[in-house]
Amino acid sequence: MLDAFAKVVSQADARGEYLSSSQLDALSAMISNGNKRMDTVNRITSNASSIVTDAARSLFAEQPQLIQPGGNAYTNRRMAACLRDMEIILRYVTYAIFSGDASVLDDRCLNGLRETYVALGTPGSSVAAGVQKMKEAAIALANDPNGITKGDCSDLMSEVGGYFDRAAAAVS
Ligand code: PEB
Repeated sequence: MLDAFAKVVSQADARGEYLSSSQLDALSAMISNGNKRMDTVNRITSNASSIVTDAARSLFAEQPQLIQPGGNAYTNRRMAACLRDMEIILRYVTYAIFSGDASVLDDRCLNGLRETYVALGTPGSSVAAGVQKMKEAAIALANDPNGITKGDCSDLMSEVGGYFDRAAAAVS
């Protein structure tokens, strides 16, 4: 598991090179924008349960077959597993945002997830649709200028969106 710092160090080490000045510039920009990153994680983390339940409601409204008899989220047990899965994915996305690197998300959540869903008969494309809904909600929350120091968060928001897209692509 890497963070943005460990990643450039391990890449430089593999080549036996010093860190390049562009790598150092990128990392120092990451530090100077660190509060934005932590505020983003804080806003998503503190609203995780509503992000998950709103996304699930909207997914089931669009794909009602999931909650009809025989559907993949029919019965309380499957519904609970579905909400839990969405919460797990959101949690790993917050770890990736915090560390500025997708490896924790890849290695501990997404690796083998598609195969798990295939084996379970759970439609990965529906999970991906749920993840996209969480992405929209998370970005709307994190990018809300009200009640917080104002600044340009566009780069960070596209990074955040990238982690959700990565999760959706891994299962669809
Ligand atoms: C992945 N999900 C399920 C299982 C596993 C995961 C390993 C099988 C074991 C169990 O039921 O608990 N676990 C989960 C995950 C990690 C992990 C992400 C990462 C570290 O360890 N059903 C739907 C929706 C979707 C869904 C499309 C969006 O209709 C999910 C939610 N996941 C779902 C369901 C099950 C499941 C299991 C319904 C239960 C399947 C079943 O038993 O029929």
